[in-house]
Amino acid sequence: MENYEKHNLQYPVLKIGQYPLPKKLIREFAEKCDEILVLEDGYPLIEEKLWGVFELMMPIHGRLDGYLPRAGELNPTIVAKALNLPSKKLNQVPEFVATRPPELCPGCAHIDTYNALNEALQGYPKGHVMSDIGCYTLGALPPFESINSCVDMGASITMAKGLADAGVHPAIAVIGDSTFTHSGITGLLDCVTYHSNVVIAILDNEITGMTGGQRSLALGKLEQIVMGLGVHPNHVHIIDPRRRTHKENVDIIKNEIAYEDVSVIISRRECIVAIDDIREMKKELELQTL
Ligand SMILES: Cc1ncc(C[n+]2csc(CCOP(=O)(O)OP(=O)(O)O)c2C)c(N)n1
Ligand code: SF4
Repeated sequence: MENYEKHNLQYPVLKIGQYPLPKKLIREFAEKCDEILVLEDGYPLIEEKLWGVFELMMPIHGRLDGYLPRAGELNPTIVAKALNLPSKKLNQVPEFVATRPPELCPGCAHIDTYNALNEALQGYPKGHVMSDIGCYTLGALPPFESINSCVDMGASITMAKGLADAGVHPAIAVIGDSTFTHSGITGLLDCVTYHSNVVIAILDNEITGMTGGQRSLALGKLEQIVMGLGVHPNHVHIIDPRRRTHKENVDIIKNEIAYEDVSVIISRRECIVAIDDIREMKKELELQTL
């Protein structure tokens, strides 16, 4: 649409946002067409089905026949090429805008947690910190370079357990509060069951920061969940990630690295960009409790 004046397209368009595919709608649409261009982000699933399952008797273009690149996101320039249109310079970043890698917001609690973790790990080689996905994954980048892996939601704890099983010490996982409730709980139960020598840092900013501030299901009950899974209360710590608490936080992490079973360190400070929302949610929770 962006490639045409006033989004005025002369071809019929069918936008599919569902699975299973709407078979009747696709067949009716195909009757109006001589050929079809499939613009699909990610894997060319619909395109494959149009070839194979629907057996449409017309040329189908897209990622599979080279009209579009096989991988990567689509943008108006790539689509213009597929439509044989001159490519317009659309959505270009103005030259005065300096590009830079993404970074944690200034004042983010994750900064203080990573500073403490880095200091506690001084003297160990790289490769001990398994991460999950959230704002805290930015700890992979300079100046922190605190984390050494990131696979998918929930992988941090199970990968740390794998390290511990393989005899690697220390074996550390960092995971956000909301990721923990999404898919970290099962991994922690596994660690508790097998007395794995791991340190799990739950970076609890009391919200789902990266995806826009949805409520974290752990809000108000994270430590109860952790202890309920069987982590020994003496090895569940709640730390306050700030510059002034840096030294005591480093000591706690070091002590737990030395402990040969499961430790959980909950590093808790509100996401500063969502502080009002978090306080509102906490108020609501208190009301519900009353
Ligand atoms: C399976 C899956 N579902 C959803 C997402 C989208 N997602 C990315 S980060 C994230 C949650 C991050 O929240 P939290 O763990 O609290 O960390 P924060 O961003 O607040 O530091 C979600 C849901 C994803 N990456 N994978
Ligand atoms: S949104 Fe919140 S958690 Fe994410 S980087 Fe900014 S302050 Fe940190």
